[in-house]
Amino acid sequence: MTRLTEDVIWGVPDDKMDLDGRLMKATGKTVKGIALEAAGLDMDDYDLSRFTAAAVPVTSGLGIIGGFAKSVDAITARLGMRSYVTESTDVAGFAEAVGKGTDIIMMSDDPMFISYNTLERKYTDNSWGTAMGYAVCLKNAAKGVEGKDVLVVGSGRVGTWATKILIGWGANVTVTDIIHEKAEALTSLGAKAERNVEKAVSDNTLLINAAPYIIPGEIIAQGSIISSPGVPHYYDLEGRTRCKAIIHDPLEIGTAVMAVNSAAYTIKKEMRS
Ligand code: 2YJ
Repeated sequence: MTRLTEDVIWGVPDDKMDLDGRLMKATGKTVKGIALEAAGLDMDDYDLSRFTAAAVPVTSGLGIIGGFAKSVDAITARLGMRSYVTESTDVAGFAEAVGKGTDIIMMSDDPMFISYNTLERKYTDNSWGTAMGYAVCLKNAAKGVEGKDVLVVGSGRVGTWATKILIGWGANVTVTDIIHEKAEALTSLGAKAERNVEKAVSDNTLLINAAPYIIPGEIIAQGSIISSPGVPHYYDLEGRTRCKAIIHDPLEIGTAVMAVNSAAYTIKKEMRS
């Protein structure tokens, strides 16, 4: 999994990229709307203010990323949760959050980022959250994917989840990866594997780019919609001109889906009883 850097997430705390405005234009939904749908909550809005969320800074591995915990805190606050960053880091930070009776605890080391619901003792993982969030974005931007061709670039954790999710929605999924064996492994799920990445991109107009792959604009088909969680993120002028929509943010969509999905464990349980 790609490690984030301070410069990639610098605009997240203050929402410098106006993500809601961009997503509304591309998908007709806000970040919260996408996250509610991703979490399986069939509602336009939901008051999440009864949930407390803590972001715990983690020093292990390559250490703290400046602005990471603050970004996670800002994202859960924008969802309407009562949110804070713990004073302590690591295990002491987790203990601090549990001691304060926090409902949702968000923490990440280098390979893993989770959101833990202390009420239900269940966690949501960022790879799933990112795949589901970007798949829901694509589905809304494309006005449905059932029976349509979709290309998933990259067969890592996010690409694999995206493939499973899209196949579950009835899309005809083609996968491609620089290591062809990884794409080939997803044929067992019902996906088609394409070795030639350029051909795969040119043949499709609905794409999830879950790879650190900068797609040259000249191979992108006119009118494409690209839901693009992969970093580094860059599309040249030709690509931006040809695309109907390119959906990307460095952290917020996946994190919002994790947080809302965590809350949804509690909300769905209450609805059932
Ligand atoms: O707490 C901190 O400041 C650091 N331990 C944060 C580490 C951030 N985690 C990553 O960069 C992981 N690779 C997960 C990123 C998920 C983005 N979709």
